[in-house]
Amino acid sequence: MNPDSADVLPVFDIGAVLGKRPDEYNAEDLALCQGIAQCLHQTGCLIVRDPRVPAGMNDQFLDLLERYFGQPTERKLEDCRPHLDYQVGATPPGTEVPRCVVDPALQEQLRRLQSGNQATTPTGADAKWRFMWRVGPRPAHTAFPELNAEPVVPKAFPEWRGLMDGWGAALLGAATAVAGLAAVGLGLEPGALQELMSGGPHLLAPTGSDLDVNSRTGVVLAGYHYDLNLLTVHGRSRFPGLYVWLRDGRRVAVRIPAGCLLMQAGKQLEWLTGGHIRAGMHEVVVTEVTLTAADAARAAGRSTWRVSSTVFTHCCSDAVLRPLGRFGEQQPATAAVQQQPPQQQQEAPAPAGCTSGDPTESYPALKAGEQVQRELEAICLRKVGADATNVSCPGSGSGSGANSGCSSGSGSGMKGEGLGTGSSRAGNIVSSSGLAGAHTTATGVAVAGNR
Ligand SMILES: O=C(O)CCC(=O)C(=O)O
Ligand SMILES: [Fe+2]
Repeated sequence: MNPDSADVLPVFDIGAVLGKRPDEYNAEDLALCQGIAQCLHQTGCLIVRDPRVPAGMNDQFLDLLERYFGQPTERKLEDCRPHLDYQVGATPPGTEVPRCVVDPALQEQLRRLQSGNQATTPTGADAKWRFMWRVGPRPAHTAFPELNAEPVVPKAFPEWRGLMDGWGAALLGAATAVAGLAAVGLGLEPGALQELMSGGPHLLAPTGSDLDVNSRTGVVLAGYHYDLNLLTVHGRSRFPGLYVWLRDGRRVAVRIPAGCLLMQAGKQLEWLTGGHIRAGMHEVVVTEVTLTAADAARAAGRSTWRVSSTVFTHCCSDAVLRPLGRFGEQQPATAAVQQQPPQQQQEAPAPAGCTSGDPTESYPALKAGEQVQRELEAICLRKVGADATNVSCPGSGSGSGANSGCSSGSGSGMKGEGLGTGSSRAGNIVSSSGLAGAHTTATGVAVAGNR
């Protein structure tokens, strides 16, 4: 059985530093920053308590999205914007293709996951719906208009804008604070990450999956992938199914302690740290515990739509991604080895090119908007070669060749709905027996040897 995130990851309570400038941080605050940076380096994940985030708003948000996704399919299809690369509005099932389906380097990584920590190998597009809602101010000028497009406001939801803006801003605020603390802990300029985030195409991007339809264990709602953005924030979902991999290769069931958020590093954070922090891998699959929760919801007359409370924070599209500060300096081979986390199990293989001592070779200077476009092409949300220059993504090992998994009719409808893409896998089933949460202090990462 896979451990729960609440048992293996410490909780970082950021309440004490909110409202302080970095030059006012005391020793405890600095230890918090270092703990956050170390946890991101060692695991790719963080559990954070930000007292400003109103927990009740998560429920209002989930209630709203359950009603939204519960609408007839035709209604939701009106909200799709394929010509804007689905970066606003709805995305139907059968559209987004998990990166591992099209990326040989990730396929190799999948094969090397050890027994008990394996992923459900997806064979096609995800079974989930999604809704993308822009959060925060849009840039006055941008070379990437489709990433910064006007929002889609679904009909028949007068409360939509207020609730989506409110919950999105709360999660973005938490991630922005964490970015400041992580920068300090990483030894960067305190504002280095936050400045890049300013004007970024941040998205409140809930997924929606109907568990009445996707009702077999092993159905892949979102196949093994990393997120392409800077830092992803997850509030609580009402249904389990999200699994993350720590850098040491352990597969962990996401359980978020009450009042907390789970954050995971995305590709842009990997880029900015020259691979010191790796984008965290994860998947969403239907398991016995998902179905048990769906049965309970059905019996109580509640919605059986699994809605995620996800925010993708981004670097500004027109800003340049490159390894920052010390991460841009060439590492002697021995120093690079010393940076590796303790080996509990076999670590996931490094992305292609990451063994080079020169981080700018693996992570060349590139506008964030171009990096996003490349990734969107690879996962079939953007038409190949729409207008971006051809730059390969670190870890892909495939450049433009990563697009082979996109069928020509991508985005045209409901290829995956109800069918799912997974085959049943006994090893994929976890038990719901509640393990008591290990609430550890914010300093020090209680990861290695914690279980
Ligand atoms: O549905 C979830 O819980 C997370 C989905 C996810 O990984 C994604 O949207 O990138
Ligand atoms: Fe994801």
